[in-house]
Amino acid sequence: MALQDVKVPDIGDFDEVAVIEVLVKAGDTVKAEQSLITVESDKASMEIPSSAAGVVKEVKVAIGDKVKEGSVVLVIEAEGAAAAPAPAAAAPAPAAQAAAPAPAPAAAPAAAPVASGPIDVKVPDIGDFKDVAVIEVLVKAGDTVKAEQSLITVESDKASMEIPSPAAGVLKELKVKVGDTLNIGDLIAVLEGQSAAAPAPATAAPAASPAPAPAAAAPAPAAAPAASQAPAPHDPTVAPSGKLPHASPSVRKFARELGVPLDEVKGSGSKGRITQDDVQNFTRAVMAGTATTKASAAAKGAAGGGADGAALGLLPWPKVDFTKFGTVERKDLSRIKKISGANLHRNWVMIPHVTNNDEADVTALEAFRVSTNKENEKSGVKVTMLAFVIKAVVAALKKFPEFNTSLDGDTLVYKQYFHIGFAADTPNGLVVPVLRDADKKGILQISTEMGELAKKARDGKLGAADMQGGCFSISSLGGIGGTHFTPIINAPEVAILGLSKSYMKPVWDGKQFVPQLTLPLSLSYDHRVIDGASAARFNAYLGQVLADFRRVLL
Ligand code: CAO
Repeated sequence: MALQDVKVPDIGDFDEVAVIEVLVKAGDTVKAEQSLITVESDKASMEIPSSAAGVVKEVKVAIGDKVKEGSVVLVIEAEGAAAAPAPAAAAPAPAAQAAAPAPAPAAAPAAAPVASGPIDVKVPDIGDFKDVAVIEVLVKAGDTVKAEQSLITVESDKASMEIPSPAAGVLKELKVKVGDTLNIGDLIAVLEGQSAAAPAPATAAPAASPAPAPAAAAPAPAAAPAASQAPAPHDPTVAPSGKLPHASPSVRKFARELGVPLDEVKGSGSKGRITQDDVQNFTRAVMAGTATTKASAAAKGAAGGGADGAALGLLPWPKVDFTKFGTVERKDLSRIKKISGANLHRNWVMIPHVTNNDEADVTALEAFRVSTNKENEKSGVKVTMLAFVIKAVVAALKKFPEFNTSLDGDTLVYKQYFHIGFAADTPNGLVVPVLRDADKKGILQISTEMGELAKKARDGKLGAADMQGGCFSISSLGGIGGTHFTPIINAPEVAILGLSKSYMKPVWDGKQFVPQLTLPLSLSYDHRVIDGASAARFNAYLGQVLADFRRVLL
């Protein structure tokens, strides 16, 4: 297959920008438009998307590198590359160009200009975009803004960008709200200058038309303040002052989805920039109870508590001096336990779980598995029941697509891909590596990759990317024991399958009892998304597929 260079597309008026985040690594499968790196100039940060879908062969840049238009970001083995026109490798593909932020015609000035009278702030030339939607309004009437401070974020189907203020001053009027669509020249706001209060700019300022600060391609739900007079709904990712925390739009979107107040997150990036890891770490710390948000502290205070759970009106956690009753030893939870515990806790509390228990006749499948393993003895690939179950689950997900969804507010996101997570028991705790595109793989390949992922998990070498993107998870305790259990759903997935140990059960065939190898199936589902009847049908269908694996082909 042909390899393609993915290059930095036309990023407008920026000469050399620093790579501040590398979001993929060699071996990753990426989609077209997926962000690969984040670059940052002194005025804006933006994510560079992939020009093609495929597998990353080599990443050519590292954090701290300086790149410009045409710099090779990585080498990709593109999906369907054979069919791709040859020049695709030489230049950024059209998709990348479209996704790239529009060139900033009026470059941001080096020194902040100060407005001296009312200025109409209009949508500048944002390149090839028409009818872009306002997805964030970052200020409100009455705010004092600095020159270059972002006022709104607009988004086309390919990219989002922030429109900054052309000058310092006080916002008299805001003319746009979330959901509006804008074009070049449309009025965004009226700005009253700060007269002579601020020093005069050292360099010539651009005209009233501001340069759009290119930003990340990030679909973002509407969340920000609306009309100027209306009280702004609280967007926790925007500091109350209207000052935007230093973070890229996609990080702000991520924080908004989690409800993380960005102004309370300490940035670890250059110049205190908040990264996705910072948001994740903050969330984990809050979930683990080692940090608290101002809002939850206030809620606890209001509840008269102060102890964990007080915000929910729960009793404080019992404090016991165990040494009064015998000798004890204290050991800190492992890092994995702390992280998975916080996730499990959130999932258990936030998702209304119901578990449907069923059984599958795997007598024939087990015989096939044993004979397959005999035939493949020399290859070293051992097939376990879990590999078959992954394949059967894909068939069931195809038949019942609502199990392959995630909730996004009041919207259900249906996934067209089949990445299956499986819980792996490691010396340090539970992790869930994700086996990608299980629908496109055979049982032997699934077994091989599962073995590799499980080994990586046990060796503590799983990267974040190995555990992301799952559609549905399986927790198999079949190698250990038990009859049925209640697995906890791995948010934002909506269901998880628990497997217990197969056992021999006598089944009446009309004339006699015959031995049947029976695999217990425990399907926990999010009752907000899935009805009990659907869950029973999914589990029953899964049982039918496992009983007669030819159904996978149907
Ligand atoms: N019934 C009976 N036997 C089973 C079985 C089942 N449902 N599933 C697996 N087995 C058998 C296997 O065939 C294998 O037998 P042999 O050693 O005789 O060949 C043995 O049990 C061990 O299997 P395994 O665990 O090595 O392989 P697997 O593919 O079934 O599972 C993995 C791989 C990584 C999922 C597993 O090792 C693991 O970590 N399981 C624990 C998951 C867990 O902790 N879940 C709980 C999460 S919630 O706290």
